[in-house]
Amino acid sequence: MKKFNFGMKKWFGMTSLAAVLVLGACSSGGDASGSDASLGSQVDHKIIGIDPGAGIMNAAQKAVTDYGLSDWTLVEGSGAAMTATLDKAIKKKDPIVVTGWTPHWMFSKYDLKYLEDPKKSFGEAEEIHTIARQGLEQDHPEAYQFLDKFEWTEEEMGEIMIAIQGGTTAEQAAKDFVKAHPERVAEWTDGITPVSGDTVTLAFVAWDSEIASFSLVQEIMQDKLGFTVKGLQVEAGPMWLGVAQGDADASLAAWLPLTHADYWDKYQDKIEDLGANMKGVKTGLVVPAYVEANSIEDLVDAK
Ligand code: PBE
Repeated sequence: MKKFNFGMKKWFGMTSLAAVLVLGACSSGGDASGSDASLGSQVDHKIIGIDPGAGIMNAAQKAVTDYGLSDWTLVEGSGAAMTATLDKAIKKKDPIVVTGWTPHWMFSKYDLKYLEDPKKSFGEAEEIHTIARQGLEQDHPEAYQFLDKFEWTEEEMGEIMIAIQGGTTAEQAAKDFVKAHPERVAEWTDGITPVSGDTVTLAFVAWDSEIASFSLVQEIMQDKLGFTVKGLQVEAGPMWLGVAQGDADASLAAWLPLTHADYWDKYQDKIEDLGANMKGVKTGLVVPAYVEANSIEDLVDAK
């Protein structure tokens, strides 16, 4: 059982609700499991998705159109429900197609592969950006300086995600990271004068990658820079809206240019883009390595 402790009641409620939704949507009815059946019929023409506000859901829906997968359904759920469904399938060596992204611990835990995406439905060269509300620089210059500077790597995020997946609390995983990488923390905080208890609110979505970034930044800002950091755990739309309206001071969870393009188009004039906090990230359709398909094109049933 994973333990998250952000001092927020929402977590368990949200996760179990999402799990119920995905279970409800996953009625059986696969019409074939023989090895001659198409991959589509073996998985009941279902792509296991995540929360409907996630940008990867738009991209996956676009892939359904781009590749002519009209008989396929994109199943809504949550990140946690998706990994639970994936785990079950892998234990039985069943085929499965999920929406996946990197960085994610699932690539270290399981032998997985991205389906090639020659039509680029999932875009290219994606980055995770830090976005801030207008006025943050004036109101909390030290927070702004740090958030503007903070940039890390997939491997570093992986350390925290894997620790959490292994049962460490997010808070403890962040503390362990800070202890293990003093020189990185010094780079990020150098020259920034600590404050005494100013409160900033960071909005994030409960995707495993964003739980990791929120937890680390919260720990550093509190422990090294003297802030009180509140977490506003919401869905993707409210996260962008929250920063645009100033309910949240910033977020480290903006996936650009493609994944959150709709939110960017809507809110770009009301937020400040502080640039990438991680480069070379990726989203796509993911299958266990034992599934024969190599490209999204292979999901089309042979006629
Ligand atoms: N994700 C993880 C998010 C961004 C971070 C790929 C699930 C999304 O699709 O919006």
